[in-house]
Amino acid sequence: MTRPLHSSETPVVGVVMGSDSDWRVMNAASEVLTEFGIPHEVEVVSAHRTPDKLVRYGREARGRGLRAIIAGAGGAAHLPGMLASVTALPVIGVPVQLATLDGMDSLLSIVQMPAGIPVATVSINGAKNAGLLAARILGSADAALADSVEAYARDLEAQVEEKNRRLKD
Ligand code: RP5
Repeated sequence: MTRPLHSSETPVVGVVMGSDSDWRVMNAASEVLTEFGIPHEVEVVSAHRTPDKLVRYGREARGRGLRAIIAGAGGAAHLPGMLASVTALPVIGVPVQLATLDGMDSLLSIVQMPAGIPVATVSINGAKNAGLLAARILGSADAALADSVEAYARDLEAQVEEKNRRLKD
């Protein structure tokens, strides 16, 4: 069952993951989207265990009003790439680190897409940046959101300078 996180508004970002065990990582994407006030939904969609659902989710995503998909998976992480093959929406892939291989298997499974079907891959466990990238994508057509993204960057800058000042005290 798809879970809208801002009940009154239609989700514009889908946060999907291959297993509920990925939530410990993917939660960070959802938190960022919430911080920016971006209505989103969370769903477990497995490329291998629920392939029909994957195709349905990808094919229906645009029609349901989604404008970007963040997809996280670990190991043989085919979810982001397969979603990108059945939707024209931008797909942001999050390689989830599992206990073996340090997440390199997840990273390489997601990043090495064939020409023609792009996935914007963030770092291993980089769900926070995936949320921020989705905010930037949506911000390209939403000035208020783009202003919020700029304010976020300015805040980061201020934090670094504050730490720098404290270092010198
Ligand atoms: C992948 O297999 C999932 O994305 C998850 O990272 C991994 C392990 O899944 P579980 O066995 O914990 O359900 O498809």
